Amino acid sequence: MNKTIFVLNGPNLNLLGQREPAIYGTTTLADIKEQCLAKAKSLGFEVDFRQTNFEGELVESVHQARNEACGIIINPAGYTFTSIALLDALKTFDPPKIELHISNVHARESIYHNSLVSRVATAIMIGFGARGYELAIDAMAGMVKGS
Ligand code: CA2
Repeated sequence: MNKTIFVLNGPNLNLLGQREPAIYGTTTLADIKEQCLAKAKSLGFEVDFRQTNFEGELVESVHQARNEACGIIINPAGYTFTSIALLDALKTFDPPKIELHISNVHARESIYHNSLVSRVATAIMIGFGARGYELAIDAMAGMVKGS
């Protein structure tokens, strides 16, 4: 069985820990990557962790996941609310897909309320801060193993 989980991050998340700590916390994306790798390893999985500021690159990672991943955890950031291209790409990926947001988007301004990605997500992890990534790895491992 393929045991690689793709963890995909969208625009501006490379700045995590450097700006707006009241909303996004002080953990950096490099810290989150390490936490994901360690959590996955403890469960017998591997993680391919990526961040991009470009919509097409996110779409291409989803295409690559079709051949290489047993599941996708995706924080599409701003593209969550705008990208039909990303929505269409995710529709082509059959295994589990977890949409993740660090902040509770529903407690924020209305522009953050209508996720396109939620229409095709298997499950959603919202508002757990940076810890949400580890929780999502745990949940993904369970979904892939069928437990
Ligand atoms: O809470 C999340 O994880 C979000 O996906 C983050 C996105 C926002 O558009 C979503 O509504 C919720 C924004 C990411 C911006 O990243 C920053 C990181 C550090 C400092 C400032 C912005």
